[in-house]
Amino acid sequence: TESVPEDVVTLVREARQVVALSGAGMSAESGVPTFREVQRGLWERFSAEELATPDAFEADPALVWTWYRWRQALIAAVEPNPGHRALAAWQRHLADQGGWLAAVTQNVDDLHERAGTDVLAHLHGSITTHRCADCQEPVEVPDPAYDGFTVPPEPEQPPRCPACQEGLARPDVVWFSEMLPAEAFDAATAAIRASDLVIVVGTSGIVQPAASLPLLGLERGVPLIEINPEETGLTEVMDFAIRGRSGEVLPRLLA
Ligand code: BJW
Repeated sequence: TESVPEDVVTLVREARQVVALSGAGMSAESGVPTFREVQRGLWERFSAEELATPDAFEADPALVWTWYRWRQALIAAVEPNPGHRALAAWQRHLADQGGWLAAVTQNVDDLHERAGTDVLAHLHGSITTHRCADCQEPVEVPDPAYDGFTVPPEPEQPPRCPACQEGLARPDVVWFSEMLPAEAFDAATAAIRASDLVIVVGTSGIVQPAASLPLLGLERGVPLIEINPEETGLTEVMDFAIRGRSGEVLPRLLA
């Protein structure tokens, strides 16, 4: 892991209005696989682009449902990592000083919340709640009865919606080709427009429109910092790219 440049330490210390945009890499050290990593077990043959779409759910609801049930079980079984906790501490610290940290995440897990962060926007929804794929009414679904460490559950059909009795339950997430929840996206853009520092953590920066959010900061000359072990689609617009894991870099950034 690269050391944190002195300029970054200064930026972080002086920032008062911070947006943190997180992606799957933020939760990687908790044991949640990223999308561009090989999926485990039954799932190694499938990519997010093949499973996280309305067409995939229509073609094979049991396959897509079971993938989400397994991920939901896995997320419930893991814990927030030091990166999540450092961000929560930074948010509390800024609030104490009359500033703020807006957590904007592409992640559908609840690890930011479980670390104590108040999340402004879940751009891609949440894996823990469900709705009807037809009438859109919320559907209560019991938690999976297995834990996500054991691979792989037998394919299971999604339950039917009790309200319309027609549609199938689906997770409250945003699939490819679907619109992002407008309130979440608007809140994220407003926060970036009011920010004095944007920090981009653990995202490949290729899935739109989330990947364009940092550009709103760039337009205003807001410093942009990336934390990621790899180069990303956003690296070239960054002022600083710190090559390391979020669970190691974030705690050191704020120490
Ligand atoms: C670490 C680490 C460690 C590892 N520490 N880091 C413009 C151009 C081209 C296409 C489009 C466009 N506009 C829209 C599109 C289509 C599409 C899109 O962007 N496609 C791209 C693939 C090009 N976008 C959409 O369809 C969006 N909707 C939309 O635009 O609606 C309007 C519209 C409709 C119709 C036509 C056109 C426009 C919706 C996107 C929804 C994305 N949904 C998913 C699934 C959510 C549910 C679920 O979880 O299953 O969201 S896909 C998946 O990708 C998930 C993620 O949130 C998202 C982003 O992935 P992320 O977080 O960046 O993860 P990875 O795995 O890619 O990267 C991990 C990173 O972590 C890596 O960089 C590692 O190095 C790093 N890392 N360990 C720090 N320890």
